[in-house]
Amino acid sequence: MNIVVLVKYVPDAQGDRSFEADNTTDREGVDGLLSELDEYAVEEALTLVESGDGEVTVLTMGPDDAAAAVKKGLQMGAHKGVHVCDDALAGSDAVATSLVLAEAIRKLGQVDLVLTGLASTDGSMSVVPAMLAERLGLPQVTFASELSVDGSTLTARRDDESASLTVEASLPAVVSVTDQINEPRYPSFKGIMAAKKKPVETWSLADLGVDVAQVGLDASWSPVTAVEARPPRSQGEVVTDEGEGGKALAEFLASRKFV
Ligand SMILES: Cc1cc2nc3c(=O)[nH]c(=O)nc-3n(C[C@H](O)[C@H](O)[C@@H](O)COP(=O)(O)OP(=O)(O)OC[C@H]3O[C@@H](n4cnc5c(N)ncnc54)[C@H](O)[C@@H]3O)c2cc1C
Repeated sequence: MNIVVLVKYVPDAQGDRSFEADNTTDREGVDGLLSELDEYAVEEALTLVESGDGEVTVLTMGPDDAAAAVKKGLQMGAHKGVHVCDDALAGSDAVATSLVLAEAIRKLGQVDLVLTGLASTDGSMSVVPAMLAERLGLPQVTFASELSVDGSTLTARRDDESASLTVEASLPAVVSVTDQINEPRYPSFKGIMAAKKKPVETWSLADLGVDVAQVGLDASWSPVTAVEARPPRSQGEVVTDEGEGGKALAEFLASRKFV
């Protein structure tokens, strides 16, 4: 089974994130890394291939530095990587991103399963998997928290607060997975060394036959028009118990309509 895992390179949420004058993310000012939620998709792909046969390809679209996301996937155990990198891509929204990723998947040829994270930890739109499925004409299963494949049938569990659904889809399919699905492995020393020899291809928009007029900030259907930092959280109210603590607490909760 050939599995493609989409891995996004995002600014590290631990650092101070900032934006450029055109409201795009300042990617120079903060270190980046593989979006943590995508590690679950890489892990699931590796597990599926290890229990059968096939190959895992990690695919990213992003600036030069995004090669680090591919590298991490290879260190975890993926077999090969593809990095779509082109200056014209800067500022692309989810619609443009899904177009480029769909063309890259088509170029890869025989793909049985496309796995993605639940959402990227920067834009966190959670729409790229659905857009991809539409563009590729494939079944989509989102928010999978358990996955198995038998022949050409995929079975997934989707959990919400009141029920768990088990759904089936025929392969090839596009599936996004949650952080409940597995425990991603850490790259071993052997994995880190082996990753250095694994093949990585870098594709431009011309390689994919995508017109530059369809991507980038100017072509984006949903540009960010304003960004402002949230005010820091104010300190909570401290209720000191001097005999009337319970009453004060109840009054506080009632004033906020919690009880
Ligand atoms: C304030 C703000 C500013 C932004 N500025 C920029 C910017 O300057 N430049 C920019 O590119 N984007 C920027 N974005 C994010 C932009 O909207 C997303 O990159 C969009 O392209 C895809 O949305 P997403 O990553 O949130 O997708 P989601 O739908 O949340 O992603 C779901 C999954 O799809 C896959 N995926 C998504 N994108 C990629 C990718 N590029 N490569 C590989 N896999 C992927 C991953 O597996 C991910 O887990 C910004 C977002 C916000 C809110």
